[in-house]
Amino acid sequence: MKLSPILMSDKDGDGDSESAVITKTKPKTQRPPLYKVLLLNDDYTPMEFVVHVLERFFGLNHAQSVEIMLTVHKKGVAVVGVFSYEIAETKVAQVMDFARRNQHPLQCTMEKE
Ligand code: TYC
Repeated sequence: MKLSPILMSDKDGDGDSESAVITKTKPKTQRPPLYKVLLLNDDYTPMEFVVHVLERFFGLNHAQSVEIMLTVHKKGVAVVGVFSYEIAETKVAQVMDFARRNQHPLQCTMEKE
């Protein structure tokens, strides 16, 4: 019968010399990616129509809507809201459909934040 020697350093008798590695697994909370919905300027869509779109589809009050419309008018583009992919996609579709039905060239897009 073969007996394996037990070393003094092998305190738990498992064949190694007590080296512990602490691995801490941080629980990662996954947040869904967010998307900015952008409104683009053009030369033809009436200002009042854009204000109406912002009130109707983005739940903004009249003052906020005028402010954002003027930002787009002056700067060319503005973020009108930040949403999950599905909500952003729906907002863009609603605005594009409403603009088309009213024969305005208003453009609305989304981009990952
Ligand atoms: N530039 C347009 C005008 O002078 C107004 C406008 C504002 C159009 C915002 C589009 O997203 C827009 N009638």
